Amino acid sequence: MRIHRLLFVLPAVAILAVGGSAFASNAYQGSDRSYVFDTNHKAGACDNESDGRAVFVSYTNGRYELERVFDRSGNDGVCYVNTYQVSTGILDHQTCEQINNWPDACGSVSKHY
Ligand SMILES: [Ca+2]
Repeated sequence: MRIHRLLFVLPAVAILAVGGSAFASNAYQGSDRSYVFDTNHKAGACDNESDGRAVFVSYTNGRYELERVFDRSGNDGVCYVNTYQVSTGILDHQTCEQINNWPDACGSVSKHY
């Protein structure tokens, strides 16, 4: 019984530690990047491609609602982040770019749980 409990707890701790790292929180779509910070309470989007497509971070808050933060200023070195703290925390996030008359292109989901 004691061994089972240890096996369950250790992976959970390891995942939390990775989620808390600034580098591990990066998610990419090509060169475009999104990230979470402030202990998973804020998210940011960075447009790093000069292709005229807006970039956004799509994340799931603690109420399982999808929210977005856009970088519409192009590949200018400026990233955009939440102006508020997501009080329920951010469960996962991914980087997406908007393509005219086409579905958004999104990278893989980075999970924080
Ligand atoms: Ca920009």
